[in-house]
Amino acid sequence: MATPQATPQPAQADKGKGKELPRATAMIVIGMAGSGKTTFMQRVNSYLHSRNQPPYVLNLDPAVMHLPFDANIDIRDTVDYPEVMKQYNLGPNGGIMTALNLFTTKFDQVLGHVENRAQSVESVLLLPPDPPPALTETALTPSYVLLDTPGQIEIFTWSASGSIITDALASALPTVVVYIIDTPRTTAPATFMSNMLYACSILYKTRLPFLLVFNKTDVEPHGFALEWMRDFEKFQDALLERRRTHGEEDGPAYMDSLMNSMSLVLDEFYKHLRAVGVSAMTGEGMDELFDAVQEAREEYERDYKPELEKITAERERKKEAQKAESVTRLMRDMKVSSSGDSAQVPQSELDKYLDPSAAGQDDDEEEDDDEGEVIDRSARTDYYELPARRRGTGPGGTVELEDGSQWPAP
Ligand SMILES: Nc1nc2c(ncn2[C@@H]2O[C@H](COP(=O)(O)OP(=O)(O)OP(=O)(O)O)[C@@H](O)[C@H]2O)c(=O)[nH]1
Ligand SMILES: [Mg+2]
Repeated sequence: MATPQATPQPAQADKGKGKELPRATAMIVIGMAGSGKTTFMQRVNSYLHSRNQPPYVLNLDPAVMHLPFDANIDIRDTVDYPEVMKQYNLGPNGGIMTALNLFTTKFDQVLGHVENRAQSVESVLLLPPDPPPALTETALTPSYVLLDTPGQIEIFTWSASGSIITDALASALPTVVVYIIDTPRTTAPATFMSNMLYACSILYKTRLPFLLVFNKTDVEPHGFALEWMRDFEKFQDALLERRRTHGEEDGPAYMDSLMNSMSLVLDEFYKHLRAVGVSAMTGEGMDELFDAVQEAREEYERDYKPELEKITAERERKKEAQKAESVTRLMRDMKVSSSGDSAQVPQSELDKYLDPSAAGQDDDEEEDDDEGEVIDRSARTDYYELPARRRGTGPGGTVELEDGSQWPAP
């Protein structure tokens, strides 16, 4: 029998419990505005291309003017951000939030594309009969799905749509949160502390494997940050020194005792973190980054996946119980006794209540028009023939949702 590695299972056969994980790892790139997320995406993208492992790339920032990489799925193809702002009288942040909410309603399509691609990436990586050693190595290494997120970090991390996207992705693929830090702008202990607190809040919110990436190390090496994380006394010394040299510039003196205490609290948090330094500009630190991503993926398999399976099983159990209860209630309402005294309700009638999709829904109702669909650019040869609005560059119309409400045409 062939080894499992040399013959990856088709994803179809993977359905169900204990299924093999897809080989692609999703990296959700999050970070403060201007920390270098998009440049980081560009660097990782070109690094992976150079290793013959092209990633699947998603842009979730509707407001970005210029993308320095080719995205497979771009939110701007689906939602027209300037039009959303205009239609709803929103400011830039409200516009981004609403655009992301609209896009999230289509995220099932995105997942479909991502899963398809994860499968096809696997089949591309199936070894040819006589693989050269370099290709063998490439084929056995997992490939990646990359997500760039909006500049305003809280729009993604604290919105319902951000959670939905993160959870949906994490239940489909091994997922790692990559938190980008602007190293030169975090050399002041107070800024460092706020950044770490933010990272901590995201870690506990998503519970996903987490990776701190100190970016822009070409401008400021990240050694100081690693030292502060390893030894809180070093951080406290730096705090004292900063107070001596900068006075009240970073805040009133009583802040120091708060930060001293916080450094003790965060000590525990740091123990569970992986941290690497990179320069998205020069490409320095990419190998260490991918070693850390691989470790984070193993953590996903070890800790997150079993937990997810438990939650999914529990949800299924509840759903079954609810279904059984509805049937009992339905039988009672229709005066159907289990002893069969009354006339039996035909099974087809009951099926209507159990599974709406089985209730003779007309497939022909599906529209041929692909308005509002998420576009996988790499799978559409006619992408540039679509109307400009569908490519996020023209004015939008409106669409009516099932509840009758009008929304800007995504
Ligand atoms: N020196 C240096 N500059 C960098 C590096 N990474 C990003 N930058 C610069 O930082 C600025 C912001 O980079 P972006 O990639 O746009 O940052 P972002 O986080 O995507 O920004 P928003 O999406 O607007 O939040 C740009 O001027 C980049 O050239 C790096 O590693 N080194
Ligand atoms: Mg960006």
